[in-house]
Amino acid sequence: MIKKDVFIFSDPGIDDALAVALATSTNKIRILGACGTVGNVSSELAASNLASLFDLFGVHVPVFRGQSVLCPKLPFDPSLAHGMNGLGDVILPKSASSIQDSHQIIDTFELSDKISILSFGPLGDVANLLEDYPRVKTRIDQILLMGGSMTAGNVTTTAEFNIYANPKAANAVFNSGIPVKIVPLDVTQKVRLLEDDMMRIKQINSPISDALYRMLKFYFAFHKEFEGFSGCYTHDPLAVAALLWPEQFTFSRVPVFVDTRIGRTYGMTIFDTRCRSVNSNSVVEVATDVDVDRIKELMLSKVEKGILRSGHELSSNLSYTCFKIRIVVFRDSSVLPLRKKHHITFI
Ligand SMILES: [Ca+2]
Repeated sequence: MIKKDVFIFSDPGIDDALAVALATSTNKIRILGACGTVGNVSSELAASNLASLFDLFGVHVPVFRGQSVLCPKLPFDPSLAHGMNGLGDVILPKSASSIQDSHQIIDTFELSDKISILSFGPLGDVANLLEDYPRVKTRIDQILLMGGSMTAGNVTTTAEFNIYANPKAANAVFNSGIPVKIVPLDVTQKVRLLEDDMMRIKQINSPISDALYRMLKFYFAFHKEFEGFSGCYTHDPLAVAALLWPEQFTFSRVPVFVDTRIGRTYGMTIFDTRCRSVNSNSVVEVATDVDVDRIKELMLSKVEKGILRSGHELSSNLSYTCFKIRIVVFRDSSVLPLRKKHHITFI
């Protein structure tokens, strides 16, 4: 079997953890490296989380620390959705692997001439890589990312988090000339993990499944509070799913622009579905639909098998802790449909 070479940019993030679980569960993917990028957490914590997650799933992957910054100050604290440490306050063992600086990423891209970039976070470090090392473009087969929205946003009325966090970087990536595939919010919000799905993970009954279950429980509580359902969206894992099972998705080829002007539509992804921007350099493939039941089953069964395959070897020496009390004070309660300014969650 020919494996796809991938490089991951991620800001874990509970759904990033699910995406890593999926990416490490399949023998169709060879992960050459991963970069912790600022977003849900700092780049330092993102890199540390990635290293711990790869340890958790029993794979060795070189991890790099990104250098990009968030363009605007975020209108809310991401710890609300992902916990103080990005992983639902589940504290995994710190990895013994050393974290490398981002300028060393380029060496990894010399290992293959057909790399797919998987991006689960803001695009600053992807844009920096393309700008600093233009020669790398010939080695990148495609950039597959979760981000943007064809309708409503999730950080503002019009903007999705990963794009809002660095709109200029998103435009740079979309205009890079590299084939780009986008799985937007509209599609990721169609695929929800529900209580029964979470229990499938829990019932594997290993330290790995228990860690994932506790992360999901935190994520479910956030969605219950702010999205009104007991479950969670599967944002980042769907970018991996689109690489593994593209036939389950419907894609449209359209020009896309990101609004970088300060104002109400800052960070909005504008997909020209009329396709009249004929001279645009930023034509992408955007997912417009997915076979919801089929893709969820494919993802869940793959993650289950991945946990079972790696879980037993680690089960005797893996332990982690959870914060018992979590207090979040919102910086700005006007942006999200918040019902409380001061929020205390007991886990
Ligand atoms: Ca993410």
